[in-house]
Amino acid sequence: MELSSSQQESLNRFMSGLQRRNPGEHEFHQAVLEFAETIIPFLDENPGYQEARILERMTEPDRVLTFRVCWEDDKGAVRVHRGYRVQFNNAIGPYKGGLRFHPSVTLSIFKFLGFEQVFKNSLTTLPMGGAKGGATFNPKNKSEREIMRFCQAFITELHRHIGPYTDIPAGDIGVGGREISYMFGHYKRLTNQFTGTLTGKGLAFGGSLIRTEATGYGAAYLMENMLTRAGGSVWKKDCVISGSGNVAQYAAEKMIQLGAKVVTMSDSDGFIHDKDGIDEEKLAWVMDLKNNRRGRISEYAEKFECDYFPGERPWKVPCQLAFPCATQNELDEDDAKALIENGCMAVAEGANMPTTAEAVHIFENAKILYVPSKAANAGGVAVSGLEMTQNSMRLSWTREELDTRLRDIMSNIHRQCVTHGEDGDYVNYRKGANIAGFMKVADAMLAYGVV
Ligand code: NDP
Ligand code: 2IT
Repeated sequence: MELSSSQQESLNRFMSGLQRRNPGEHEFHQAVLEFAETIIPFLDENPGYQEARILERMTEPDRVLTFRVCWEDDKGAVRVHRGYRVQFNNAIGPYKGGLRFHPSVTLSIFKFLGFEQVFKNSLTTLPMGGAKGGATFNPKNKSEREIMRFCQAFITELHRHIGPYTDIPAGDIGVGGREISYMFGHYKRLTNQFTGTLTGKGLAFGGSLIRTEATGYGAAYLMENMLTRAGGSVWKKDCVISGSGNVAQYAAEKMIQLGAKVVTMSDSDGFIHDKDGIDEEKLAWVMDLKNNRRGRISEYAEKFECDYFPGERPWKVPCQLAFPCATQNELDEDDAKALIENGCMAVAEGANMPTTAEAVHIFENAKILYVPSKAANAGGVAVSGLEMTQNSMRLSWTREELDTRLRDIMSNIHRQCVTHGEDGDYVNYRKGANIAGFMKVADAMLAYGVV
């Protein structure tokens, strides 16, 4: 991103203020910097936003909640965790965003995720504000009853801050259909109301078809849109995917259906490289391993006799298409260089902010197709929005109807990125996504006056 010296000066001033007010919150600083780099030049052309100090207001969350969550494990020992909900911005709709249960979470991580969610939700065109939350709880190696007790303890506190017109949580790392069901059941009991206050619910109690698949499918659709615009296609392209959770599984499924070859998947212990490609049958085995047996990806290498690389990430494996689908900052400068040297032509982020700031600049300088998470993984929250619509109508749409809507939403996001990020033949999808996401929220904030 080329900035004039006065723009660079404004950016430095803005960032040093933000860092002073939010000390040590590195992920939050990173997310705001990658946004502000593209928005500060845009503000120069649109002084109305600047006079109203929209960027300063947007980078201060509406509200940050932290709370204690206490529960008893199966041995009767008392466990204490910290719960969070960052309600970042509700200018264009009620707060909406996932819950993450992972021992590594911090306030900085929830602030970066909540900030990103505001613009992602804006891009979907649906009326949703942005939020994120979760807890320091580690669901690994816990019994079903322990997971249930934790979810109930978490909702006992969070329930007073959420509601169908206030804040609608969903899943994220460590929170899938099982956890959402426990939380929804307890929320219903506490409030004595059957509302659509959580999304990602089971199909028998207000859930939507395609929600489970939506984030991964959406990332694959966005990849397809990018390649089509560039005159290519995903057909027969080698894909490197990281992660083996919800997003990775369905990104892999859709890429296989579209005729690409998926050669890697990973978890926090390492990655597998299957040179023959992971086909539908092998992927079904991975889904059973991860969703039912809760095993490790290394077992794939034993089962299907391929290479396993403990402690490593898959970015040195040659490919044309890359989908980071595990977690933040999982793809660094050296990984970006290796991808480009090995012929990678496009990267779509299934995870939130998986690429470090330095690696983003390497992709952009090399002018490969790179679409950031707020555009590429918006399919999940988009179908959450459609789950809310169906709950409000007390109706359920068919799989075909929802898949068509998801495809349309992803094409629309692609179009918005092109409109605002086109620079000659090249499209800077980061710039396009940031400006398009920003404008809708900013215009609503301007209309409200000083609030
Ligand atoms: P899951 O919990 O289903 O899967 C997470 C995957 O990432 C697992 O393979 C996990 O490995 C790996 N992983 C998690 N943390 C780390 C870590 N610190 N280091 C290395 N690997 C890690 O989560 P999701 O698939 O739902 O989420 C993945 C990403 O996608 C996240 O960034 C999330 O924010 C984002 N996302 C999710 C959406 C959704 O609808 N679920 C929507 C939009 C974005 P292991 O099992 O070993 O921990
Ligand atoms: O990061 C995300 O967009 C999600 N985890 C999904 C949020 C949602 O409300 O469906």
